[in-house]
Amino acid sequence: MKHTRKIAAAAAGVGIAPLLMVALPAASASAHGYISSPPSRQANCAAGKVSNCGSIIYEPQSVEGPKGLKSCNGGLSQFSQLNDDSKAWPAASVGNSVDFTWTLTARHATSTWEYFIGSTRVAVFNDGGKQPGATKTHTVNLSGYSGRVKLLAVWNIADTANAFYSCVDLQIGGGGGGTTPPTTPPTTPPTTPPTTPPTTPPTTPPTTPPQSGTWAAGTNYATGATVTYNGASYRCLQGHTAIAGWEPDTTPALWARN
Ligand SMILES: [Cu+2]
Repeated sequence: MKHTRKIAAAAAGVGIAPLLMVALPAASASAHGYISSPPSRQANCAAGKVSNCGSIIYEPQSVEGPKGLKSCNGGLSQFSQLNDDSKAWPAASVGNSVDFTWTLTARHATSTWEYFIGSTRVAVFNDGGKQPGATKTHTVNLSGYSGRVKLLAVWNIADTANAFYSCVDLQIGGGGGGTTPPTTPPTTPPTTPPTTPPTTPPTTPPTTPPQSGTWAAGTNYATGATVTYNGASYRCLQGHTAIAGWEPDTTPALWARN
């Protein structure tokens, strides 16, 4: 199949495609058109913009299936990645009027070109069986849509039962400025430590007598208690229950070195 496809593609380049299309119906049914601008999913895959796309990277023009489908992969299991909305598909930033350009590696006689968002057909162009050029551009009005949208474009072939499918991810309106970047986490650590010691003394006086000995987390220290920590002696300035992270050498609000 790849071989005949190449023959047909080469033939299209020298202008005898119509003859070959008649002579090689099998070849004509194996490839030949996708939306290149704004880049469709298969165009982004072929350009290496999305990882793990499978074999579509070698033949973005080959998403061909029976007419009437609403899937990005034309029902072809080998191109199932095109249906995966969880992949990081780039979304082209566009206004409400969008020019879609098809790259046609074989110029099949065309019945209609259809554009869908969800189940709504937002545009249709009827070529009445004419043969298109090597590229085809349609201006589609997307008024009423905003934000991220997945559009499905369909090229219905006049003399076969098949169509070509191309999904395009768009970011419509909103001031543009390019593809919406994913939210990135802050790259700098927070400047305040997660645990801050209290800065005001407790309202109830401690009932336990001043402790002494080696500082230890979990101990309830009263104002005036003295402890040793790392070989130094400290005096408690505010009664509190010690926790890890409030060591005397790091909490001057709680402990004064003697
Ligand atoms: Cu074809």
